[in-house]
Amino acid sequence: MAVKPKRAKSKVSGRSKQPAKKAATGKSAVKKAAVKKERGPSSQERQRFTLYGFATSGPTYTAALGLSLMRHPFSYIHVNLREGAHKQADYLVKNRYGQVPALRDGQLYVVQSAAILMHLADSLDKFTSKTPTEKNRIREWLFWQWDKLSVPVFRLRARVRGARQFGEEMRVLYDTEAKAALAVLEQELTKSEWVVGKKPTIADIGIYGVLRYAPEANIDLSHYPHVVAWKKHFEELPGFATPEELLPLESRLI
Ligand SMILES: N[C@@H](CCC(=O)N[C@@H](CS)C(=O)NCC(=O)O)C(=O)O
Repeated sequence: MAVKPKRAKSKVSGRSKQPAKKAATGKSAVKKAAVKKERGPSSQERQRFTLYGFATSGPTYTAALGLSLMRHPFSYIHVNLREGAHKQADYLVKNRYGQVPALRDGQLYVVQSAAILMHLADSLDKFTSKTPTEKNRIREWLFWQWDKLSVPVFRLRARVRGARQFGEEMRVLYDTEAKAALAVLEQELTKSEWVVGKKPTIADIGIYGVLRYAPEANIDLSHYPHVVAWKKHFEELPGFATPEELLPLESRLI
């Protein structure tokens, strides 16, 4: 697994005796936050997230990539799609749609990979923006990604893998749709380094989680030089890892 947090040296501290305001703004709080950032999640926090997924699932990779880039370790539960485990009652209580991924955060289950990214960004305050305008823009790209990019790319990939059968006419249609979406992204990336603003956000993670699979869908990205440069830059982010590195073929508990 890509994220290897150092073992927390001290116990998780209890509720502070300082008045809340002082604790939040005092120098010691700033120092504590810096130390925490350095050490990574505490031992209690390490066990916070469990991801339910399937190794070759793009949306599972997106969720795992979000956790890895946010430097948060997670337990992983393999849901055997081939044996229909995702349609069994014990899984449907986790994901009512009968799909992977699902993310458990304490008592809460979050489903839909874009919603999982939003949950992680909000609760860990990473790969997000402070400004309402940029936050809206991030959401817009995540919805766009599922509407315009994911469907053609994942359908074409499924056809290549033999998981879906459709004829040449549909293949051309999806191919045209994927190219149209890539042209939109290419245009945006001529204006800025990252999809939204000056820093990478969950909009980049969501889009990368699809474009990772472009070669498997026989989509040639070399016609989109800004997308290629953005993808390379994204892969250099600390915590980046491939699907093979992040998603084992079996469950893995931490
Ligand atoms: N929009 C969903 C898509 C999830 C999805 O399509 N998962 C696939 C695996 S890649 C799945 O569970 N397929 C089984 C099914 O739909 O019955 C998300 O982002 O989580």
